[in-house]
Amino acid sequence: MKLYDFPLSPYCQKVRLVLAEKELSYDKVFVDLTKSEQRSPEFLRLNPYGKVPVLIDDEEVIYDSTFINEYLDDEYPHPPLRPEPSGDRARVRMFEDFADTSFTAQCGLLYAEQRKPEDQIDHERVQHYQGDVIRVLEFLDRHLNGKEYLVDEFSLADLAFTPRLLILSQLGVELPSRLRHVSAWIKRLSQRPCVEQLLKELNMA
Ligand SMILES: N[C@@H](CCC(=O)N[C@@H](CS)C(=O)NCC(=O)O)C(=O)O
Repeated sequence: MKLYDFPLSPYCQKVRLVLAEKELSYDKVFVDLTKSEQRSPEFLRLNPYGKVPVLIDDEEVIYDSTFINEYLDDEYPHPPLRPEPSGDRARVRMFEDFADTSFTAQCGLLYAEQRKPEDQIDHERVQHYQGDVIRVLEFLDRHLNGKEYLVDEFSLADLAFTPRLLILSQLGVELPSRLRHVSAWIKRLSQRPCVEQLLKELNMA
C-alpha cells in the first residue's frame, strides 16, 4: 500500500492513525504542498481535486480521508472501527463530516492566520476562530456526557477529530476546565498506541 502524504496535513494524519490502529504496513510518498506538487498532472490523475491524502492499494486508488478510512475498515476489518448497526454507522459518518468541515477546517484557518508575520495577524479574526473551535468542543462535551467515545466503541468518528485535538494548545486554544468530558476523552485518545505512534513519527512525542 502507498499513502500520498504531507505530514502536517490533518487529513493525512487521520488516515495514518487508522493505518496504525490496524497495524498495516505501507510506504509514504511525500507530496510537497509547498511546491504545489499536488497540482502536477501525475498527481491529478490520482485525485482530480489535487489534494492529499490518496491511498493506493493494489489496483485501487482512493482519495479523501473519509473514503480512505471507510475503505480500510471494509478491507481490513480488524480491529473494526465502525459499529454494525446502520444508525450508529450513519452517526460515525456524520461526526466525521462534522469534524472535517467544522472543526479541522476551522483549526486550519486559525493555524494559517497565526503563521502570518506578526504585523499581518488579524487578532480579531484569531479570536473569532478560537471561539468557533471552543463552540465545537462545547457541543462535543455535551455529547460525551456519560460516554467514553463519540459513537459506541472507539471509532473513525473519534479519529477524525484527533489530529487537531492534539495541537489545541499550539493553536492557542485553552480547553476550558468545565469541559471535563472532552478533557477525559482527549486523555483517553492520547493514550491509544496509534496516537502515540503518530506523535513519534511527527516528532511530537
Ligand atoms: N476532504 C479532503 C480534504 C483534503 C485536503 O484539504 N487536503 C489538503 C491538505 S490538509 C490539501 O491537499 N491541500 C492542497 C490544495 O488544496 O491545493 C480529505 O478529507 O481528504
